[in-house]
Amino acid sequence: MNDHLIGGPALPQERRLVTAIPGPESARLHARKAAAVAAGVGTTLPVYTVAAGGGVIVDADGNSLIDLGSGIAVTTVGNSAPAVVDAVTEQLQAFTHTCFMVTPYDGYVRVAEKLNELTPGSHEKRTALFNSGAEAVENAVKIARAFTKRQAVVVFDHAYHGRTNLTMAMTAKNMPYKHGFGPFASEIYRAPLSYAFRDGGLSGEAAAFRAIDLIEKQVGAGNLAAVVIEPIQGEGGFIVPADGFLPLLVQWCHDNGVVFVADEVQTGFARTGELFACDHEAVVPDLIVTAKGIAGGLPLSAVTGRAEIMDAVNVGGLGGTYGGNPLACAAALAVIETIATEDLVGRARMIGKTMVERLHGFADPRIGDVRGRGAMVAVELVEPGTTNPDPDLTRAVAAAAHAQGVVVLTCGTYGNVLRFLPPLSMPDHLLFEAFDVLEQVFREN
Ligand code: PLZ
Repeated sequence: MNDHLIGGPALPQERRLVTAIPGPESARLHARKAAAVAAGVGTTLPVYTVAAGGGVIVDADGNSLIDLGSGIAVTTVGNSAPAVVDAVTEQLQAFTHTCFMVTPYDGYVRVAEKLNELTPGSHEKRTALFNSGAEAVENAVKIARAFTKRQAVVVFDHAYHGRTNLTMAMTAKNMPYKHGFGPFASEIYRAPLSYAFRDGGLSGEAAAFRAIDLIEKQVGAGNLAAVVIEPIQGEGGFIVPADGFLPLLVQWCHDNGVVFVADEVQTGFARTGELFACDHEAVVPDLIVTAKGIAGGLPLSAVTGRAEIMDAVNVGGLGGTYGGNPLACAAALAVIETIATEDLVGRARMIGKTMVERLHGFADPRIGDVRGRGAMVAVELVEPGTTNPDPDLTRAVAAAAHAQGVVVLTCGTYGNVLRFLPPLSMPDHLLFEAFDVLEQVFREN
């Protein structure tokens, strides 16, 4: 693939194992980590990165690993993508920070203009910028509450929205995200999702009515500020709701004066083969939360939405010292430009098609479901012929892939989902090689 996405030191696009994984230098660094870093901060694969770009991560021992994780769906345009490096370098030399709330700058306004233009819906919009996905989700809730003057928030089974106090309450899974960290924020209610593999193939409409019924009976539309949902769930297991689920929920929110918030932190910016996952079903959220892929690895997040909702907050009610940092804004503008000029939406579809074909080709009866959209694909591993989760196999396959120099991530409420999120700068030959490795790993485990 194309050099425009493989920048920096122009890393050889190859899988290269020169030591065991992790190698001795990584092991040494990991021992220092254990002595210096809080134990609660875990690592999936303790190889210590020294460079990354295109489709590879190079570690401290000189191994070159194929990256199917993109730092959890962040480096969509690639690591150190040339356009991002150039834009950030130029900004770095001009100024690094003033605080947008003190003396503002154009980069922030330009990112807001771009998000207002590109996010779903042609209505008048406003944007506010933050640092992390969780911070943006929290602000979306603040904004919805200020606009509706209501308090309740509905989230879904298997949801992941972050690790702050409010977003922990919104996140479904206890271990490792919530265990021992209560009390949690109040006025958060959980509704059932549409999860075809585990709900007997319930139609999207039927699943939406089931959720709406619960909301009406247990919360009451008149108390409800917002429904917050990931259009494809990320950490929860790459769960794609059945067709019709999201459009019906949006319609119900619209009819009841409830703010519909799409958490596109993981799905946004070309990842799913559309610019946003909502675009697959022409869903127009009132507010959309973005982060991760927005800025090529620099910390940036955003809430974008209907002008009348966004502007309901009093002046000074939104902000933060670093929100919309100039370097992150420069990176975001370069990312947005790169997605367009390199047709990364099309590239995500191609990569996704390849991954799905390869996974079906494994013909492994323990792969209960292959799902996802675009370059956001996962397999759910089960005992053959059942839906009983097999987290042990999932762990074993991930560990064996890591040992062979392929970075894969797991997810899912039951810990039985392997997910694939390659950077869209991944060259074809490496993508094929990664799936050759995975095929062999499935055969041997
Ligand atoms: N919403 C949909 O996927 C972050 C978290 C990994 P932050 N997902 C990866 C971990 O173990 O912490 C995420 C997400 C969705 C919100 C978030 C939160 O984004 O930038 O991590 O705060």
